[in-house]
Amino acid sequence: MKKALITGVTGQDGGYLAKLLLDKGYDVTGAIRRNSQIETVRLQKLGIADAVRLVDFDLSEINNINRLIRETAFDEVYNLAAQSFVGSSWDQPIYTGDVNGLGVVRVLDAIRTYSPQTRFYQASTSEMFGLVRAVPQNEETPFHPRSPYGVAKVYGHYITVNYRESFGLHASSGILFNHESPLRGPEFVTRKITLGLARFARGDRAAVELGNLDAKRDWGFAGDYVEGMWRMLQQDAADDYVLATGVTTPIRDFVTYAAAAIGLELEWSGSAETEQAIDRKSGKVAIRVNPRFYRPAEVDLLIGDATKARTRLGWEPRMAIRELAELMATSDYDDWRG
Ligand code: NAP
Ligand code: F7E
Repeated sequence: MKKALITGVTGQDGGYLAKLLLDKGYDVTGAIRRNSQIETVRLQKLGIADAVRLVDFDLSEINNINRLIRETAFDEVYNLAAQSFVGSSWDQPIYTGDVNGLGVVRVLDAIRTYSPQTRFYQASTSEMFGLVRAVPQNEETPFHPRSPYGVAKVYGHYITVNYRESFGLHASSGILFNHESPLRGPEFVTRKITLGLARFARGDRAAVELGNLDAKRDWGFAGDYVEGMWRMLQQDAADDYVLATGVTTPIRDFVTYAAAAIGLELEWSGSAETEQAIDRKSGKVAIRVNPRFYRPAEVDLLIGDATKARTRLGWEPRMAIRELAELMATSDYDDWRG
């Protein structure tokens, strides 16, 4: 039985990955940071809360990382833990740099020292492309991060490459484009939209306030992407791979798809800060722009080229954007409790 460690197991990807590995017969350890209350809501929703061995862990604390890696000879370590919300990274740039950047080398160096045969996956991101230098973006596209989050992740990516090249570790970096699900955190735009529209459609009728509606993202389903992470660690040689759908969609269109899935027909008007969408049936404003949600620097367009993952890993994203928006919107509509 293979032993795997997942950092960030309480997060969206951590939950889906834990489920995938358990289904494959792995012994799964999930690293969670101490909170006043143990939060395993996602693991419970996936029906695996009792199947994962939970251990206390924080990426900013070297001692617990060393102890954990030394005590258990993990076959695979998936480093998914991070301060993952781009918007907060301008408010917490030092913390974000410490956890998302230096946290990666803490784990890598523990592996190098105590368990060099362990295979390592780093959760890198399309945010590293930022102000994109080429369209679409692949493993060769230069980085130009636009947020403290993206900057820290560039460090995490290159230190993974460096430990592979310096010490021969089986360390891979997955450059993943946005991936979403009904388990997505409520602060990210897709889930904010589906939660807000569900509340609106259920009769609350309060407008959902959003920032930049023109930004475009390459959105896939998180369940598909964790399969790609696992495939990377099954290769003979470690490498870096982009995972993406190759389709980009403006935020505005995601809103329209999600609204339609729960019976709302929206009429858009205005532009920039005065843009809004009115629900045709009730005549109420369902979406409005609030500049409070604009970012100090924006990533306007992301579209990935996952040819390498397709050809070498046999990986394919299975869910298209409309289906994803429908899945998330109907899930929030059905779960609505008022
Ligand atoms: P998420 O839902 O926000 O989960 C983040 C996880 O990290 C949570 O379990 C969180 O614990 C944990 N964490 C945060 N700070 C920590 C610390 N100091 N020590 C230990 N654990 C800590 O994020 P996700 O969407 O699943 O993303 C997983 C990873 O992929 C992240 O590294 C993210 O940056 C990266 N990524 C995500 C996407 C995407 O579209 N989802 C795309 C590219 C890359 P708590 O539950 O206690 O908060
Ligand atoms: O923003 C715009 C916002 O916060 C997407 C993380 O998983 O994916 C995620 O980062 C876009 C941005 O995700 C609102 O300005 C408009 O252009 O959902 P998001 P993100 O920043 O792309 C990458 C790949 C990661 O690695 C990250 O960990 O939507 N936007 N209005 C808004 N965004 C938010 N959050 N809220 C709004 O009201």
